This record gives sequence, C-alpha cells and structure tokens, in this order.
Amino acid sequence: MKRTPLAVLCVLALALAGCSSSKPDEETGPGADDATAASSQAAVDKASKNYNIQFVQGVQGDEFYITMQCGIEEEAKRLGVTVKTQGPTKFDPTLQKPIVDSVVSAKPDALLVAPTDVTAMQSPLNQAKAAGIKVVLVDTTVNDPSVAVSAIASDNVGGGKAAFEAIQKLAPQGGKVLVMSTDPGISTIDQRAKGFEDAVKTDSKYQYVGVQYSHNDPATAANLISAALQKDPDIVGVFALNLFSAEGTATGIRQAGKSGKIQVVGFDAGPNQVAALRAGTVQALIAQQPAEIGKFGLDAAVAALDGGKVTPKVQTGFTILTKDNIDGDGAKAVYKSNC
Ligand code: T6T
Repeated sequence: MKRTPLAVLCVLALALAGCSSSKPDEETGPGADDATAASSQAAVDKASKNYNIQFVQGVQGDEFYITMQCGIEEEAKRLGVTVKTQGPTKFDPTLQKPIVDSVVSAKPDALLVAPTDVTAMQSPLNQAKAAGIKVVLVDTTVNDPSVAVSAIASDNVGGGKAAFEAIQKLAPQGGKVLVMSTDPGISTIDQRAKGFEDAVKTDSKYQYVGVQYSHNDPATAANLISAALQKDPDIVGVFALNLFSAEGTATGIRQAGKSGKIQVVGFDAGPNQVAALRAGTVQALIAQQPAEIGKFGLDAAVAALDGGKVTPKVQTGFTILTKDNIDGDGAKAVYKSNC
C-alpha cells in the first residue's frame, strides 16, 4: 500500500519528469487496497447477477467523464454486469437533477453519480438512498456524503497545492497568480482552489489576485483571461481548475501573445490541453485517473449489492504532465475522446 502523499511526490518530481501513481489511497483508515481487492473479489464471485446499474456523468462530452465511462465499461465487462451511462448537456444541476430524478424513479439497484453541485444535488441523492439504491459518488461529492456507500475521488486539495508548487518552480521570482475556475459549489473545483490559495499564502513572494468563474465554458475563460491581463499585465502564473477552464485559459494566453511568458498549470489532461502543452502555452497538466475512479466506483457498487465489504472512501492519484514526459510515461495519462 502506497502511503507517501502523492502531491508531495509529484511536486518533487515535477522539475525532472513528472510523476504518476495508479494506486488508490484511502483517507479514512488503513487497508484501502486490501478492501478494494476484497470488494472486487466479492463482485467477481457474484458476477452472474443481473443488476441494473446507472452512471450519471457531470456532463456529456467531457473527456474526463468519457474516460471514466471507459473504465466503468471495462470493469463491467470483467464483472459480467452492464452499466447505462447518461449525462446532462451542460455541467449544471438544473439539467442534471431531472436526469437523476428520473433514474431514481425507475429504482435501479445502484447509481454511480458525479453531482454537479454540493447543495442542489443533495435532495435527489437523499431520495435515491431512501429508495434503497446503492449510491456511489464518483469524482464530486455533496454536502452530506453519507447518502453514498462509497466515494471515489482524486486528492483535489493536494492537486491544488501541487499546482502552486509547480508555479513556484516555473516562476521562482514570484509575482501575481490567478485562478480560473468554473463555478462555485462544485466540490472538486472548490477543493482545488482551496489547496492552491492556502499554498499561495505560505509564500510572500506571490500575490493571489483572485478567482474568475468561467462557467465551464472555454470561450468565457479566454475572455476572462484577456480582461485579467489588461488589469494585471504582470500576472506570472495561472492555475486553471479543470479541462474547460484550462482550454480557455490557453486560448486567452495565446491570443494575448503571452505564450511561455505566463506560466499556466491546468487540472486534467484532455487532448486539447495536451496540444496546448506541446505548443508551450501551458507548462504543466495535473492528470487525474478517471478510468480508475470509474473502476473503483463500479467495484464498490457491485460489492454493496452483493453484501460484500465496501471501502467508504478511495482517493486516486494523479500524474503531472510536462513537455518532458508527455511522449514517454505521461502519454498513458492522457484522457480519451472515446473508448
Ligand atoms: O476536472 C474534472 C472533474 O474532476 C471536475 O469535477 C469537473 O471538471 C472535470 O470534469 C473536467 O472538465
């Protein structure tokens, strides 16, 4: 069982070649690997059951959730179960809630879900639990995660801290740093911002100029960056909190003619983000392990249905991608556009 905090390892390795881990880490106690293995074994033993398992993504067309779906489908094949996937057209609780409501009213056996808002998605998930559905949180969470039998996610606070440490290495002289977010109220995004902000406070050479909300829209992120650079032309680093905010940040930086002059670290590793890394507009990407999140999520759901041992909380690792490792070890961390 790997116990060294991943973010620390990754940051130490960043200046050289990036870092990766595919092992789950559990926050709540020892034995996550063992427990996960036990869950998987229980799942395999009961694979002949014809469970109705549903997966509701945060949004359709996002390579992060596509890769998660690929991980779920691969594991589903291995376990001999089937999983139906659907998601809203935007990362928006007003679009996701009716989907979850309709899934819940059909009373499936289990629901894997990435809630789009910590508050708005609480009541639909309370109802799922009340209906006896085994809920598994994959990626994001809600205010009261006790609705779920298990929650699988990256170390998002650690990832935010790692992003700042990368900027410290890339812009050692210090200066102004900005966060490009999507919307407040999304657990993963808020945790990344917090990890970053708390880390910035520990180094007086850097000045945090705040967070911009791009509503998960790359064009909005590009416009916000352009406005931010007009206000603060001396920004030295930007941390973009997810795939779409990072894509837009890269576009805005390129359009401002600042490629390579401002250090950009983005969460996630979609194909467009990797293109921006190769082009030198983005200096580092923090790739999550969405396929593993999906795989562990399905293992937990099936174990819960089988009455087996379920790991309540699993933390997956990440890989820091740079120009130096993207064509080597890092290549396998890039997200997929289809399975
Ligand atoms: O960063 C991922 C996910 O972890 C987050 O919760 C929402 O945005 C993504 O899906 C990337 O677009």
